Amino acid sequence: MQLCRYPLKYVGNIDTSIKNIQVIHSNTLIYLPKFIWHRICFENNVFYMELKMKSLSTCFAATVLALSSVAASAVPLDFDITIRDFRGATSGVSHQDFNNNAIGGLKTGMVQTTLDASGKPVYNVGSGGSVTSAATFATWYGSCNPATPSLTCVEDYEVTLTADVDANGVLTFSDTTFFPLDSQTNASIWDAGGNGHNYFFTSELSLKLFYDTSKQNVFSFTGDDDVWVFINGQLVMDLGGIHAAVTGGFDLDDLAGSLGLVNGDVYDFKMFHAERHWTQSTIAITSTLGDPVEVPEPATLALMGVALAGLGWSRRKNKA
Ligand SMILES: [Ca+2]
Ligand SMILES: [Ca+2]
Repeated sequence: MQLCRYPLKYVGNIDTSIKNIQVIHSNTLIYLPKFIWHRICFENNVFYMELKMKSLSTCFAATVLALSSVAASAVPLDFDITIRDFRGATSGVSHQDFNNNAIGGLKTGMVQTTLDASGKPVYNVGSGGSVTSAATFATWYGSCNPATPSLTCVEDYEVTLTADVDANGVLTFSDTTFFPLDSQTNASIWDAGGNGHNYFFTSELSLKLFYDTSKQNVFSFTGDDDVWVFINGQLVMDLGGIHAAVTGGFDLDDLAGSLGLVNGDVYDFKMFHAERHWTQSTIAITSTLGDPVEVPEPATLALMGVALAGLGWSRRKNKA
């Protein structure tokens, strides 16, 4: 992960939701939606816009896009996801729930409708879905140990994925060959089975999002295998089981009442996924859910307040 800094001449008009900001670049006032900047910081009397990007080249492209046009087409948005690598049945040291050849298709009801106290899904005993037990399921999103490949994941990785966000705030991420471990491990020796990729892994994505009822709040997913989404710990999308790519989704506005969400809330979005069988691994997401929220440290907020006050003072002085 790289942090790219871009110096700003002016920062002002942070709106009440701390989502959008105005800056001046090349003597032009530009409105920057939150999804393109990570944070604004102030050092040595200069404001900087920070973008959190996978690579400096991505960062540079995003910065140019952000500062060159308000009506920019898609801009990249990076997000971090935890991938846990499991060994499949053919490895000889397999975890029972991965590549066990019990392809049952889409299976709803495999997980309980609420997350447990540690924020993980819980298996519904007896619900099927090619899961051995509640205990084996609990390891899907648990701690890894390379010494126990039949009982746990062998390694976990923080992987950065890059989605696109268009000028209307619609986020898309699509990968019909979703094998994020290939670049982390050697695909030829891990679970490839002649298919050329490191199969058998789980993904866990955790975000804090801003609920804005003035915008659409629709989430759609197409992929395989198991996928569950929880909002504030409540199950809102259920695509369990070993299956070919299927589509699910929800309109958060329809669920807000039952979830206790109101405009302006920051909510927990958690997505749990598992890749459990050859030969497909597909993820396609289209989302208009709210912008990711980074809650600033109190010290940062205080510094920003001082900086903005200083800026106001110097501008008044110039007028005098
Ligand atoms: Ca694997
Ligand atoms: Ca699969």
